[in-house]
Amino acid sequence: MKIYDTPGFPNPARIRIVLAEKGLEQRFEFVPVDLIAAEHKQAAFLAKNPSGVVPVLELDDGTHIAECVAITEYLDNLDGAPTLTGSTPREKALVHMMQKRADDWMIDGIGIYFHYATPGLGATLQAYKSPEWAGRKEWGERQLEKFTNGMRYFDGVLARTPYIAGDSFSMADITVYCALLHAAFINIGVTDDYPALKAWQAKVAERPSVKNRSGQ
Ligand SMILES: N[C@@H](CCC(=O)N[C@@H](CS)C(=O)NCC(=O)O)C(=O)O
Repeated sequence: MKIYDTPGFPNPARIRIVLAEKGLEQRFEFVPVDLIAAEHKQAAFLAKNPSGVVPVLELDDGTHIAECVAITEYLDNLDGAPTLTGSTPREKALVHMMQKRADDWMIDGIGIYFHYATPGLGATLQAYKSPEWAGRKEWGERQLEKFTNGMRYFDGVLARTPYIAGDSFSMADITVYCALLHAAFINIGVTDDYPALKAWQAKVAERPSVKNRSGQ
C-alpha cells in the first residue's frame, strides 16, 4: 500500500502518527508530493483525490482513500493496537464529535488563515488557492479567530480530561496536536493563557509515535 504525502506538513503528520501508534509503518510505501510546485493540483494527482490535498492512501487494489478521518478509520480497522477512533458506541461518538471540532476549528482554521491571510506556500500554489478578492485577507483573519477560540475551548476540555475525547488518546488528539504544529510553524504558539492545552501538548510531544515519527 502507498501513502502520497508531503513530509513535514501537518495533515500528512496526522497519518504518520497514526501509523506509528499502530506499528504499521513498515506496511506502507511513502510517495512524496511536491506541494510547493503544486503537483497536487495537476491531473495525475487530482485523479487520485479530486480535492487536491494530501495525504492519500492507495490500497493494493488501486482504491484511493483521501481525508485523514477516513484514512484513520481504515488503518484503525486494519490491524494493530491501540484503537484511535473509540471502541464502544459512546467512545466512538465522543471521538467523532471532538474530531469534527478539531478539524473545523483547529486544523482547517489555521490552514485557511495561512493560505488566505499570509503569503502561504508561495506564488505558484496561491494561484490555485483563490484568485484575488477584496475580502480574502479578512476571511483568513476570521479563521485565526476561530482557531484561537478553539484553543480556548480545548484548554477548557483538557482541564477536565486527560485527552481530548476522554481518558484515551485518540485521532482527535492527533488532529489538535498537528494543528498546533502548523501554528508553531507560523510563530503562533500555545501561551500560558492556555495552561491545560500547553501541558497536554508537552505530554503528547513525548509519545514515541510523535517524537520518532517518520517524515518530520
Ligand atoms: N481535510 C483534508 C485536509 C488535507 C490538507 O489540507 N492537506 C494539506 C497539507 S497539510 C494540503 O494538501 N494542502 C495543499 C493545498 O491546500 O493546496 C484531510 O483531512 O486530509
